[in-house]
Amino acid sequence: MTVKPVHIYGPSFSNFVRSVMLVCEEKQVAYTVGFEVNGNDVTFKGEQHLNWHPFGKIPVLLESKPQEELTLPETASICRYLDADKQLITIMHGMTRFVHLFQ
Ligand SMILES: N[C@@H](CCC(=O)N[C@@H](CS)C(=O)NCC(=O)O)C(=O)O
Repeated sequence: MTVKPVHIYGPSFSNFVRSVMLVCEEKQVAYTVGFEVNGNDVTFKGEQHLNWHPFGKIPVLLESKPQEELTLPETASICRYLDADKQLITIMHGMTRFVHLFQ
């Protein structure tokens, strides 16, 4: 289960970034967004960014898990990853439900 806020690396004016933000909103995943990661500015297309995404694209999802630091590039992959987390809750028609109850 995602307990700590995930970080969406990229600017909130990007439509790609906003797609990930929308999934977070829908799934009630706490998130932060921007080029600042853990208090440090990560340069767009700098070494760190290119380690996360070889083509230097945004967004990149960053998540601190108990055993690992997850970095996930590509909007569709990020959205599918967030959507597939069955322990997250989703809101449909104004009601809060557990996803696994309806699958
Ligand atoms: N295939 C990528 C495309 C993302 C993308 O093109 N992002 C743009 C910003 S909205 C970007 O990183 N542009 C910088 C560049 O292409 O160098 C995805 O779906 O995440």
